[in-house]
Amino acid sequence: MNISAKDFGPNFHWGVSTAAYQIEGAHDKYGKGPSIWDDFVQRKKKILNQHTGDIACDFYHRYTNDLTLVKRLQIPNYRFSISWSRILPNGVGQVNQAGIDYYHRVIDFCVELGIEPWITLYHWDLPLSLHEKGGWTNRDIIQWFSIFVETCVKHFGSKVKHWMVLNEPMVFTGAGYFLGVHAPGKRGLNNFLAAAHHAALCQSEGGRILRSMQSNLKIGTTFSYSHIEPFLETSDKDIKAAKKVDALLNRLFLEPLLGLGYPTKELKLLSRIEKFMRQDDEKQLAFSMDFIGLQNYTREKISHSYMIPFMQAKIVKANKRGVPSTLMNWEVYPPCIFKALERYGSYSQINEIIVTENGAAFEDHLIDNQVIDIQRTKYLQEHIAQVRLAQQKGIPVNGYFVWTLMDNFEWAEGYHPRFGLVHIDFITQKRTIKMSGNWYRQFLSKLSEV
Ligand code: IFM
Repeated sequence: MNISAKDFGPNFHWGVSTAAYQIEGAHDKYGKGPSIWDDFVQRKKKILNQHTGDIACDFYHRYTNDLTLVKRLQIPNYRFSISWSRILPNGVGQVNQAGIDYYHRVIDFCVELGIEPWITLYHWDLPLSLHEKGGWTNRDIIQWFSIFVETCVKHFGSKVKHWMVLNEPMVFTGAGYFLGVHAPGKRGLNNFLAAAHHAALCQSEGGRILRSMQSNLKIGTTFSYSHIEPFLETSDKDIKAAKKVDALLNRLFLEPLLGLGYPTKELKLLSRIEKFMRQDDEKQLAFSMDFIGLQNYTREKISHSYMIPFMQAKIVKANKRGVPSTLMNWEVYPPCIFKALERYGSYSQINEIIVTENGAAFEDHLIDNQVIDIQRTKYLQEHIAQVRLAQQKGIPVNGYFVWTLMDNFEWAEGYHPRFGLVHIDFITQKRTIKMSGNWYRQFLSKLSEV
């Protein structure tokens, strides 16, 4: 690869992303209340191999070691999420001082090391007590979420500049409230549409709260984005199916935020969201973020299918197409990130895009204290090259964060898919920097060369 980190310019943000439940562990310690994930992992057959995030990478106790690794890898920005129930054990009400102190320690240590902390407010771990009141399907979530946001800004706003309101709302509402494969395991269109609408309202409201409490913050929110194509380019039915899936996966949360409303034209069933809407909601859904976080891993090919309720469309997975793929059965197709950036760049309302996640899970082998993860290294190199191409074409992309620092709890897939730049032995908690981590370090080291 003959581009260097320097080519992206001095203001480009290079980083690495993590999320609280996936790494912290200490799930029931130091005053933390239970979250929907603490509950969900206890249910039978929900998580591969019955894994849980109870201990995960034990980051809670090992954060100095792990942030020192971030420093060793020369990564200038560290993105992490705040566990809502560590700060507010019941979601609202009594603040847990131990939780506040813990995040202060994490932030302070980043700053001490010269690493810039970036906060995601909500990365899927809703306090269980709020779920018991309906969680994201209850409109009161707007009040509960506002309290959480205010609490975080009050405590950490003077130390952290970059904030993201939600992580991938389509994934936590789709998998958690429609398919039931993620916490809290609810199913059905009504649950999904209610959760989606309330999440979309919280997304903009969170932005407004951040801005009103502190005018100097850089405020964003993140979206999953998969480049969508019809399985058969010449089939009208596949073309139509692809447009519907694109509206659902890529536009549902982004476009109302940009003031464009829900994409009901391409996906009629979304008009059923109206029953959850109140006067003024359309206006309330919009907020002008400073940046949009784009999280891209793959492209999807879509075919028409009578069998799939509501959508009449299905994803033709990578293994069925015989294309190179990751352990998640996601196609490896580097131009997808260029196409994603191109699409975001086409919205005049978006001024700055940060790739807040990109990465891959492959079979790793720890041999003689080394993980030679050639495929992941190549994946990162090729995707970064596409980001550069987008930047050269004038698309306002201004950052790239690898998912993720270290192998961690990959939700319903447990610890099986490993995405990290650093290998974790989950029995001994030993950390080993992989070849991809060393490559990223070398790539970033050019930034400090004069
Ligand atoms: O691990 C997840 C993360 O929590 C959200 N974005 C996608 C990653 C890989 O599946």
